[in-house]
Amino acid sequence: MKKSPVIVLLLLPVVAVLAQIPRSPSPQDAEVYIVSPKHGATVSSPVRVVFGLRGMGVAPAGVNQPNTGHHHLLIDTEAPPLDRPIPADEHHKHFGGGQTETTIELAKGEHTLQLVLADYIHVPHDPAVCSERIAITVR
Ligand SMILES: [Cu+2]
Repeated sequence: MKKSPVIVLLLLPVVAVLAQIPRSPSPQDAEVYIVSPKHGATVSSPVRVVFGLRGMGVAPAGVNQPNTGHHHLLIDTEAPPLDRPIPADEHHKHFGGGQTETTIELAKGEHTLQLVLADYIHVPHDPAVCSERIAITVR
């Protein structure tokens, strides 16, 4: 019986942790940043968030190419452990299709946003490529 590629993709992060697959290296000048909104901005929901990346390329999840990764948007949370796959929940959004922007619904009030790039199996690079954690206010 042929294994579904989806199942293989889902299992890869588990295998990475169990087998201690080495983290993908990142180039020294790699930088991820939030183009928009700006730190301290007051915005309306839905909020368009634009991702910026220098020194590396974007590749979809599952594609193992050197010096590439896909974006993860952390909403109202600290960065997760950087030596294992990034969780997937309402605070950790994966952009495994290679997206470079998104639009999110946020309740009125203060929120924080941060980007972390991670490799084909959702594990941050070594050294990790993380943006500043910005604060915004939704009016
Ligand atoms: Cu991911």
